[in-house]
Amino acid sequence: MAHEQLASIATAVTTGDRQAAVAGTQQALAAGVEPLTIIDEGLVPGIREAGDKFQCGDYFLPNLIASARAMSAAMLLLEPELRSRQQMARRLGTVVIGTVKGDIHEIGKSLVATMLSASGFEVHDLGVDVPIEKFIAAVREHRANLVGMSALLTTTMGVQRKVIEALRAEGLRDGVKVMVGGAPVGQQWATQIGADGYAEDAVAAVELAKRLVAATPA
Ligand code: HCB
Repeated sequence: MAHEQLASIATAVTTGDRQAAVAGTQQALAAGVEPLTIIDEGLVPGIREAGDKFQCGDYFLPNLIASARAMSAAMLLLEPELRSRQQMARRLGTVVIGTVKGDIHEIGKSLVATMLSASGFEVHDLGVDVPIEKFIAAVREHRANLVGMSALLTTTMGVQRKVIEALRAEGLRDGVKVMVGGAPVGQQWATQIGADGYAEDAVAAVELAKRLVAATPA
C-alpha cells in the first residue's frame, strides 16, 4: 500500500500535478509513512525522473518548472513534520547555507536547511543565487561554525571554490568548516577545492555537519 502511494506521489511530481502531489503526501502522512520516506521514495525519484526527461528532450523547461512546483508544494507539508519529529533542545552550532551565485536550484538546499534546523543547528538560509560576498558577510555576522553550499549546475560548481578562496582571503577559513553538495558535486570535487566534506543527501549532510562542528576549534 505504502509502495503504491509513494509511486503515485512520484508520478504526480514527474507529471507536474501539484494537487495530486499534495493529496498523495497528505494521504501518506495520514497512513503513518515517515516524512523522509515520502521524500526519498516518492518526491525525489519523481523530480529525478523529470530531470532525466528534460535531459533527453522529452520535457521542456515549463514541464520541469511544473514538477518543481509540485515537489515544493508537497515539501511545504513535510517541513513542519520533519521539525516536529527531530526537535532538539541543545544547539549544535551555527550554519550559513545557500545555493551559489548563478544557480537558482532551491529544493535540495532548503531540505538540507530544514533537516539541519530540525536537528538542533541554528540555520541562516541565504536563499539561492547567493553572491560570494554575502556568504562572507553572513559567516562574520552570525559567527558561523559551518558553511553549506549547494550547486546543481556544472557551470556554477566552480563558485563553491571561489567562496572557499574568499573565506581564506578574509582570514575566516580556519574558524569555519565548509560542506558542499548538489548533483554534479562529489567527494573528489570537495577534496579538490579544499572543502571539509561532501554530503550526497540531507541525512548525510546532518551527520557530516555534526562531525565537522564537533571538530571545530572552540
Ligand atoms: Co534544473 N537542471 N535547470 N531546474 N533541474 C538540473 C540540475 C539538470 C541536471 C537537469 C538535466 O539536464 N538532467 C541540469 C543541470 C545540467 C548540468 O549542469 N550538468 C539542469 C539545468 C540545465 C537547468 C537550467 C539551465 C535549464 C534551462 O534554463 N535551460 C536551469 C538553470 C537555472 C539556474 O539555476 N540558473 C534549470 C532550472 C530548473 C528549475 C527552475 C526548473 C527547477 C528548480 C526549481 C527550484 O529549485 N525551486 C529545476 C530542477 C527541479 C532540476 C532537477 C530536475 C531536480 C533538482 C532537485 O530539486 N532535486 C535537476 C535534475 C537532478 O538533479 N537530477 C535539474 C531534488 C533535491 C532533493 O536533490 O540534489 O538538489 P538535490 O539536493 C540534495 C543533495 O544534492 C544534497 O542534499 C539535498 C537533499 O537531499 N545537497 C547538499 C544539496 N545541496 C547541498 C548542500 C550541502 O552543503 C550539502 C548537501
